Amino acid sequence: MTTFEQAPIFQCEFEDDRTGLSKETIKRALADNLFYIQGKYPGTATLNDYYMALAYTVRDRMLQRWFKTTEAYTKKGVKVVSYLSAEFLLGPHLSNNLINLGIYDLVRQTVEETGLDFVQLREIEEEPGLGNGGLGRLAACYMDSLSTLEIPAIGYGIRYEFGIFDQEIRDGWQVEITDKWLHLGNPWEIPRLEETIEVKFGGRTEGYYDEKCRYRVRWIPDKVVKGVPYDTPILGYRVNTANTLRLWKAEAPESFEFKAFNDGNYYGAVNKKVVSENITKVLYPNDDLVQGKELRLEQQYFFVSCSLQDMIRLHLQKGETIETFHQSFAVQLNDTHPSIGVAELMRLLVDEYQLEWDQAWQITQNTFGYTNHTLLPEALEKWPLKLFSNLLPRHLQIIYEINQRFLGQVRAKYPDDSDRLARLSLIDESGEKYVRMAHLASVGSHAINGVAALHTELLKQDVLRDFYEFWPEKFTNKTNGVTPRRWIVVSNPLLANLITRKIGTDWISHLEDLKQLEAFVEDAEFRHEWRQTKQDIKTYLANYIKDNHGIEVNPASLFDVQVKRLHEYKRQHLNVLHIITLYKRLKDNPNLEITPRTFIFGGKAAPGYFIAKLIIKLINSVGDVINNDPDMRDRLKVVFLPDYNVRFGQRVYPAADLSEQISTAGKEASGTGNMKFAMNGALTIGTLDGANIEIREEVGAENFFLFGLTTEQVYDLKSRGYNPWDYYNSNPQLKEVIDLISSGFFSHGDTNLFRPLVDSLLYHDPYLLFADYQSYIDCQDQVNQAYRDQEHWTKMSILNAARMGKFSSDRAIKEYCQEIWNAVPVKIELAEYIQARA
Ligand code: CRA
Ligand code: PLP
Repeated sequence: MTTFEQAPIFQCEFEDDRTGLSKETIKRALADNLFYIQGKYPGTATLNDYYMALAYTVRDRMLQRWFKTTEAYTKKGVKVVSYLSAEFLLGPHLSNNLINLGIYDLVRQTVEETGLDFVQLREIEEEPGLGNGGLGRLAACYMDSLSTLEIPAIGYGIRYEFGIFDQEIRDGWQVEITDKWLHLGNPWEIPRLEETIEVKFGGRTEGYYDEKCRYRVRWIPDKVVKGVPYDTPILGYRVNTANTLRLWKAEAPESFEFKAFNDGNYYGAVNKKVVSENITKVLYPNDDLVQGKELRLEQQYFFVSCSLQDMIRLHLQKGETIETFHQSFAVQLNDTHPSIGVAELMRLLVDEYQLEWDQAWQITQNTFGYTNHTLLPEALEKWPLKLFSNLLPRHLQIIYEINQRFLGQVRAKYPDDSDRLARLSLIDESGEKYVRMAHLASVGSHAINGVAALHTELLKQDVLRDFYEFWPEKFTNKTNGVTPRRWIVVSNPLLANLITRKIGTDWISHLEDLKQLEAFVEDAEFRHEWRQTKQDIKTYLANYIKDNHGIEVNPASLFDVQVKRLHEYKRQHLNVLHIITLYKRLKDNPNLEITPRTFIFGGKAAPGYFIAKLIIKLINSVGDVINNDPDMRDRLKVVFLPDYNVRFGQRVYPAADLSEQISTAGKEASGTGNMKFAMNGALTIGTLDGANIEIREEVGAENFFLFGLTTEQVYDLKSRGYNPWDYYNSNPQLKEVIDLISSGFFSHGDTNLFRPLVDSLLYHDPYLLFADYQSYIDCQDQVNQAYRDQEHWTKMSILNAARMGKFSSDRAIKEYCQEIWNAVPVKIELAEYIQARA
């Protein structure tokens, strides 16, 4: 008799409906999943049922890889990277998984042979919007690269029930709609109910003596919440590695408080459950801004505690002892959101595993690395002491102890420097007292990095200067990168095919190979194909805009695109000032020869960020006037496309001619959108900010439109006392544009509507739009000139794409592995019959 374990499926010895790759097997699998998983037959199945059946069919084909990967990591000596992030902005799974499995065309054809519309199914997938923007999307790109490079890794985060809100535009204003991404089910995740973990909150601590008469502390919480892990496989490109993304959902330990229930208080009984489950209900929709809400700290502690307890469990299951934890896991803190992990690991090691402080501290510092993603003061997390101690009383004690020891070291190096002590302290005591999370992360990590060369330099000079002076060896730069799988192969198949026809497919996992395209820059035939490809993609987007938003745009015009979160520092309103300048020129001189342009905007504003919402209204109002003015004759169009998300990005990056990266120098830590545009052959107009600087270095100054003040000039101007009125009064063009907005010209005569925005510019202009205005306009004039020479423009476009090798997330991850994590690839072996087909 065969035992259960010997069943063929576990031996992986035969091709079945769940692994097979013949068209017949795939068709059978689709029908099977529709019937047995969705419980539908074709007579009753909805489009979503078919999508689910297809998704299960694809997921099934990933499971052997996932299982083998997970199994391989249980071996002693394998070091696993643990990426702790409050956000993972994954985007749709289906196409990406098909590409990484290498079966996109096969499955597409097979689906179509069954009479279903593949594209329709692909497009109805709900994307998991579990992030705000750059930081969350970076985490998703890094997960892709970790798997592609065969690095053992787990991503840990939060399974928000409601992700980033969906955006609608009504009467030009942003309206937020709840993102119910789970409402029809999520076929890509598997809940692991038996691996649930308990997390404590609140209460008090008490001291006691252990059996060796050592003083110890125990935490008596007043609330316990269960963390249930939901796992999603993240498959690498054409490799067998499928790492896990483990997202935690909060649940109450018991559904009912039985006493209250028995007393007849039914609603009171379920209340506790509801309150606990609130922790993972909703993503805070702020990018580059903190909201010091208690629930946010609960979210952070909840997912970090679940994750660290999970890692310790996995480590001990290998047969290791707690003392070697840092050899099993390299934990990266994606900004300060998970930085409470430093105190939590100390608590686990000292209180629960009874290690001595010094040993626990060594393990902790060896375990963590900290990535800073922002210099903006409003984004630096700090928690009021009171709130912190109510929620995490034991952690506050531990933080005090860390601080005392750390400040002791500082005092030894810098005696009599009390200012320095106050600046470095983990506790801000300048007014109301706060815990400074960036300080906790910096002290508790062995490595600290910024996300672009300039950003890392500014960290060293400014925000973390005292830490840099104290521990210069901890600091390195890791310029961001993006995955070419999703951002070229999935999103831009036309360009991917053209490149592959010229240089083969190696570039997909070795992006530096795109350099070979430089050899074809002088080839007129290739340039023609390149131009035609861009044209086809633009036409595709133009049709999409017409069909979905009813606006006609001219695909032969220059597509000038700014898509990113709405923020004053990103200066979407500077772009608007340029648009109004062009509009004025055409009104004053209707026969002026200009390069026709379509301005495309997209991006969400944080719901409480009034000025950002007003900028959206301004873009739409200016668009209304321009798009309906017959004098414009298709020469200018302005469209604000609602609901910028990953799917939207995939559609729009490939279609851009010009990428707007126009933040005030020193404000954008890196940017990653800038990389996606350039990879897809757009030219950049940008300031010397974030990764723009490195992009310009790579593509060549002659292939980049540079304008604006440098960071140094910005600091200098501000320190001399910046006065926006000087620019307004001395630049008639700028004055005209501002006056036109103030006059109510774009607001049906309402002179109040845009006043807060105009006043903010005239009286403060914190992001120096006026100072950069003329330089921006002049640079845009150069863009117009350059676009008229299509042959030359095409050469620049090819060179931009060809020189983007550095900005692959594979490069970034290799640097993290070598310089921070000390992690190496582990090859995953599959059963022979699967391997042979792969
Ligand atoms: N808002 C930066 O502002 C950067 C990403 C990823 C940001 C971007 O310039 O590209 O991170 N910062 O590194 C951030 O989220 C908390 O700080 C971002 O996405
Ligand atoms: N949001 C989405 C959906 C993205 O794809 C990106 C690109 O990386 C971003 C936000 C960040 O854009 P940026 O770097 O331009 O701020």
